[in-house]
Amino acid sequence: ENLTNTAYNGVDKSLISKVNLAFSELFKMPAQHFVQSPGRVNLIGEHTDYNEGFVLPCAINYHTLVAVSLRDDSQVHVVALDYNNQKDIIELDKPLSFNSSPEMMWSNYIRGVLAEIIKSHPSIKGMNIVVSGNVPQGAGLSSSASLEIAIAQTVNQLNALNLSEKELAIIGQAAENNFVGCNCGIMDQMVVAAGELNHAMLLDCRSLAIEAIALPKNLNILIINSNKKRGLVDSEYNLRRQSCEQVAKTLGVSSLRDINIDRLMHSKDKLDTISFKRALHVITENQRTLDATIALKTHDLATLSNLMQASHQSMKEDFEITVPEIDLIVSLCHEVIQDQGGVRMTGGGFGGCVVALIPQELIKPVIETVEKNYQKETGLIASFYLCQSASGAGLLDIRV
Ligand code: GAF
Repeated sequence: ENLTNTAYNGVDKSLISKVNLAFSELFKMPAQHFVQSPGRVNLIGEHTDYNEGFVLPCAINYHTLVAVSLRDDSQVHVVALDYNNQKDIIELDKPLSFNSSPEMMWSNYIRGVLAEIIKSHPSIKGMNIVVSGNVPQGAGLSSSASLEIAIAQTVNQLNALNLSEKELAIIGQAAENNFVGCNCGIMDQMVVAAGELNHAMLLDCRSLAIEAIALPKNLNILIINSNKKRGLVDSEYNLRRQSCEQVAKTLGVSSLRDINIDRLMHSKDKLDTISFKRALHVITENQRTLDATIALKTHDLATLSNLMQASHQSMKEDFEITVPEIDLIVSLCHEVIQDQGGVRMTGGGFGGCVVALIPQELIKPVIETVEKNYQKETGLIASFYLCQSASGAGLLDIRV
């Protein structure tokens, strides 16, 4: 082994060693390639992606890592180290079916991606794969999109398919929509596939145009996991999506992207209270996302702070996707941060994580304040991840 002490593309060195070693032991041969795929945190723009709006996420230096070598048949043998080394064998020359074993749900993210790629590339090669990762699972940091894009990029690289990052993202999203059954938007897969080191990604979810937004050097990304078990996520998520689509339909447009705030206000009497509030969140959140992008570009932390506060408030009051534990963390953080940075819930909601964008000197006081009060008030212990923005999924240039 000649791994140096510096992490590869921000991938944790011990994760690489673990996956490398497991591959040699399990398949009795060295891995030919390694593919990394990050998790993501959304800075602002929540539940706007499936309304063809704007989002501002960044990829983070927590990863899914795949070790792989080609086989000379058309089978995929995949071992999940994080699920007790469970193994799935997938036959690429047969129709791919859903794996309904409750312990093997992880495999459907892989099957779904393979099934999508096969639609346009029917003769992809068989592979031996070991997969593991350190993206916290079920925390709203896109461990699923990370796995989907890890597999899509692995197939892409090993078969020289030349798929673009956008195509990889669309494959990942289709896998989730068609195979796993979550009606998610495109944000997570896009930023996992195409994120840029030290940048956030302003994504127009209608055109899929991307602008890389440099993150001010003095701003740190602190993610706080509430460790509140997320419940009803998929059903509530799909319900929110339905409400938004219904409002668009009622107002005669293809998506909420086509409604501005004046038009919404004028149409108020056509909508029931809940639908109005859902649309109000999405329309104001789009504007906040564009404004936050400018605030980041101009290093205007006071404006960023206000926008992230307003985003959280809108998720709490109008979109109704926060829980008391998350609201508590946000207000504890805000007391310390004030206008020196921003804090809000991140991700789909109903538990999960809070993101804070803060200068170095506030990291310690923020963590201390949450540690001091959160457990006392909720009985739960929060986890903290100090992250860097990372680049999107790709081959790792490692020789082991
Ligand atoms: C989840 C979904 F997968 C995304 O597409 C997005 O809608 C997000 O929730 C909410 O902004 O992460």
